[in-house]
Amino acid sequence: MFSKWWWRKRVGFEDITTRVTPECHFWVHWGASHCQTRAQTRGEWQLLCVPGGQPPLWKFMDSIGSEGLQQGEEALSCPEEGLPRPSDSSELVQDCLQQFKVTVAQLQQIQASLLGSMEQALRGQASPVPAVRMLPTYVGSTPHGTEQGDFVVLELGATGASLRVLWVTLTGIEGHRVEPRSQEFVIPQDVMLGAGQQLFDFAARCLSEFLDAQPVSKQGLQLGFSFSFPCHQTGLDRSTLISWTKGFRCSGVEGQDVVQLLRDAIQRQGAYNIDVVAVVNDTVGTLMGCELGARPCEVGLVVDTGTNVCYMEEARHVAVLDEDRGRVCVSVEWGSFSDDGALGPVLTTFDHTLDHESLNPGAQRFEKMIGGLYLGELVRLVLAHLTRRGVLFRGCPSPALLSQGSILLEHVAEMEDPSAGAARVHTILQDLGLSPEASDVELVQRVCATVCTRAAQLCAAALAAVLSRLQHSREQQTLQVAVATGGRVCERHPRFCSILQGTVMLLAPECDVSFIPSADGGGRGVAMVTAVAARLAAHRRLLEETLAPFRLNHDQLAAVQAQMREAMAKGLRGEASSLRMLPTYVRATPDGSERGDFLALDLGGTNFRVLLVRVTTCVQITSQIYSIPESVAQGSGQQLFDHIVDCIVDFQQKQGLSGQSLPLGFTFSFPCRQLGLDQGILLNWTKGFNASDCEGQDVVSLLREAITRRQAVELNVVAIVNDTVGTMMSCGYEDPRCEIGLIVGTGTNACYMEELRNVAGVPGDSGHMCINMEWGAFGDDGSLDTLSTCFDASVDQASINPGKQRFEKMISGMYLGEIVRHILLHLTSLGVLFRGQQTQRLQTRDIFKTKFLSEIESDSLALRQVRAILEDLGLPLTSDDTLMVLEVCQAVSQRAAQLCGAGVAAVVEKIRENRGLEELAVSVGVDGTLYKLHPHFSSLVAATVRELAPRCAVTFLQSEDGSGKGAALVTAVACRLAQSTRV
Ligand code: 0WK
Ligand code: BGC
Ligand code: BGC
Repeated sequence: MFSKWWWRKRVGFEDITTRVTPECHFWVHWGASHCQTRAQTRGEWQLLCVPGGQPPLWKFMDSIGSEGLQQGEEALSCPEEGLPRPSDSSELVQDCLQQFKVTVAQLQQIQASLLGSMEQALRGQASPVPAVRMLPTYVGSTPHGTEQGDFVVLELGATGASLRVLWVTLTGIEGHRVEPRSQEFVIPQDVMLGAGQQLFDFAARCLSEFLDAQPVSKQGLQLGFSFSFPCHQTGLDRSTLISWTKGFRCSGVEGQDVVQLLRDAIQRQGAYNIDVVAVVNDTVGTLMGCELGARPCEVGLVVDTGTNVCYMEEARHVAVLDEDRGRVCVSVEWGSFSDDGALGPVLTTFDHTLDHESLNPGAQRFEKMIGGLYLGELVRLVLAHLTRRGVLFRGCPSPALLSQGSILLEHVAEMEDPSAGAARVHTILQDLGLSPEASDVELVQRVCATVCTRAAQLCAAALAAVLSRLQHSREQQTLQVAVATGGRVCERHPRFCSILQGTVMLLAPECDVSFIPSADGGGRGVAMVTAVAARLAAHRRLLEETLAPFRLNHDQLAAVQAQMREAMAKGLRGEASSLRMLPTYVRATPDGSERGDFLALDLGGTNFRVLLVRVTTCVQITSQIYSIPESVAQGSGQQLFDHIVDCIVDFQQKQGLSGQSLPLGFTFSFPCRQLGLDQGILLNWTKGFNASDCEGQDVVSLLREAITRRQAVELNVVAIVNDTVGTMMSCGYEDPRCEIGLIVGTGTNACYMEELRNVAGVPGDSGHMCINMEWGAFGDDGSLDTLSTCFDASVDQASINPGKQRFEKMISGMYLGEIVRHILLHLTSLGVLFRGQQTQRLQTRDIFKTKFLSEIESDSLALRQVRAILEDLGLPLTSDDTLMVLEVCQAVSQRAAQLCGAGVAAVVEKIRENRGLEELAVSVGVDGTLYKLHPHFSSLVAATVRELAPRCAVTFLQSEDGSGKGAALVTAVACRLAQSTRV
């Protein structure tokens, strides 16, 4: 606070600034006379000589910065005719004003240096401490004009010593504006410099006073708080003040959550029930108030008492936000930009004086060269300087001219305004106690113009840095953007904006920028953010309500596990159960002694494959994928099996196997009651298959009949296996502990090695039998209805097998996309998504593929890629929409994985208990596109199994070769067993 000694000498005039403390007296020799005074308070004393013989004046600045004058005994007089103008006055003027001249090179250096600091701060680099703060504001989207409602807005700090309360009505109709009602309240100096509680109580009183005058209810008011100071935001309604700027310095606020301080004050006031929904920086309010136009408004610039800018940055570039999706509005806080390298050369002695005498020396140096709170002071210091040099006002300053803060922004704006005319300038100067001559008026205008031109140029250099950052952020060569401007310097200063625009075009020629003045100082913008916050909060509540049934807790999952155990036991006993627990006649997993060449078919998944499997000491596979057109899958059984045989024949020809009758294993991934290894009665189709005349038939016979129909083809169908069994066998070949097969693909199912004694209907009490659980049908008896949602019901209703495969329809790839689509339709109908616009595309069945979930949820995908997937679907979405679609996908796939995990936990616990083991180590062979491709599905399944079956160490083995290999191995085992019984 206490600055160093100042000595300034000039012929016949002396002023002394000194640091004194209460206990010291001091003497000043003044020409013939001397006077003595006693310092009343701690502070800074300055001896001022005043014209006209009054006793000398002492100016003091006490510790809180307020100043006053005290009559000394005797004052120096200023000769009536004033002092002669020094001969070198034009050099003096040139020297003085030259200091404010900033070259293009200097502006470019400031632009580059600020851009460097911005990117350093975005990366979260702590040292060297970045010169600007780059504060995320949690405003993630620019309003889209549908915001509606009545909002209270409280503006504090934007316009210096006043706060404003507004009542803003948003109609939600693009272009239809209701003029906000507002009231301004002057904040007393002692409140701006007093205790924080005093300031917030003052604000709460102003709020009540304003609302008392409005025909509004006292309940359920939503308020947006425009707080124009640097704050760390941790949410749209949580913001901690970093440091005061612009003449404010209340105690007990820095480091506090200003929303809570306001809520507490409103509570203490107790007059209104007001929900403070959002806190925004004034630049954000300005940006958000920007009228929707041809170009996206992505920058908000304020030059009022202070200055600052915000812009929409890609969230993934903001290191502090562990968010790599969407955009976020960042408040740059360029007021604190202070790169000595860049700013040093343009800082004048007047800037240093101003900073030294300011409330926060050393801080906000850039702001002090641009902000309206300081322009007047800079002009005053220059005028005082030139006056002392006798260049102005015949060397006779007035007390006002020597008083800090006596020249205001309004004065500068008027004096610089060519339309104001000399007379007006004359009046202003006279009001400051000066006696200007015409030349003085002209020079004063020049000083104002010089100071403001520099301010506008510096502001432009900084803005050009922000535009360059936007280009980098958008990876665009050129940029088309609109900048919303606000603040009295922009609004009232005659030339500020034109200089700003011209300089920006010079410094950022590749940016095509339009400037849109804010209609009402950002009040509407704050209401917009509040509306967005309120809307987002409402949408979030609706989204949470919609997704809540998908968020299964431990007890619900444990209940599914227990219900599945019960259904397994019933199914094994042959009792009515939604789990058929079908014996597969596979009694052992391979032991590695299998040998030979085998043909294998793999039908029922995404692809139909024909494979040649050569089993020696290892397994070699040659396969070919064939399509099963929907018309064949839903045509006649004969057509389907003839198509299968056609594919086999085509494969044999390509592999040079024609005429060879290799043992064939048939992976048929549908529920079959097996009567033997090569006999399987199809119980019902699933997964979109519906070929006629097959259900209730022995599938192997249907295949053999098709072979017969296609003369000249020899095939020895040895085994029919389910894809779960094929997968278990395939993985069991590598890991003998693999006793469970799991498929999570188009459909879902599991099999496992059960104790034969537990399998009713199959003779024998020792040994094992692989059981195909057909768990896709779990819950078909209604046991899952408590978990089923209206979206599951819609998907089931629209399926070709309503009421069937309920568990599968909550888990597998054929249905997850549809569940998501139905949820998106629902959220769109609530207006939560896509602005409530239902699109034809989204109403199209199966348009939202399950693979989209895997893509959308992949960690490596930035939101724009997610958006691209959704835009390909013709969905008109915002980044909020995209984030919500992502959450919907996450909720649906998470539930699917957890339910699948609960099923696996039931199976491993069954095996553990079967064997009376404390601990069980077992492996699960897994296949299926969803399990393999979804970024989180497998880990969620494993986590659920660990949670529900903690005494089982379960290893999940992803099958590399699919179940075709498993079918060939089952065939090989059957051939080996047949061989061994023949010998
Ligand atoms: C590959 C297996 C096949 C199984 C399929 C399931 O070889 O037997 O039916 O996985 O996954 P999907 O292709 O349905 O995603
Ligand atoms: C504050 C900013 C504010 C700017 C304009 C600066 O002093 O630090 O938060 O946006 O003034 O009001
Ligand atoms: C079938 C099962 C098959 C599963 C996975 C289900 O629809 O009923 O037999 O294992 O899909 O493909």
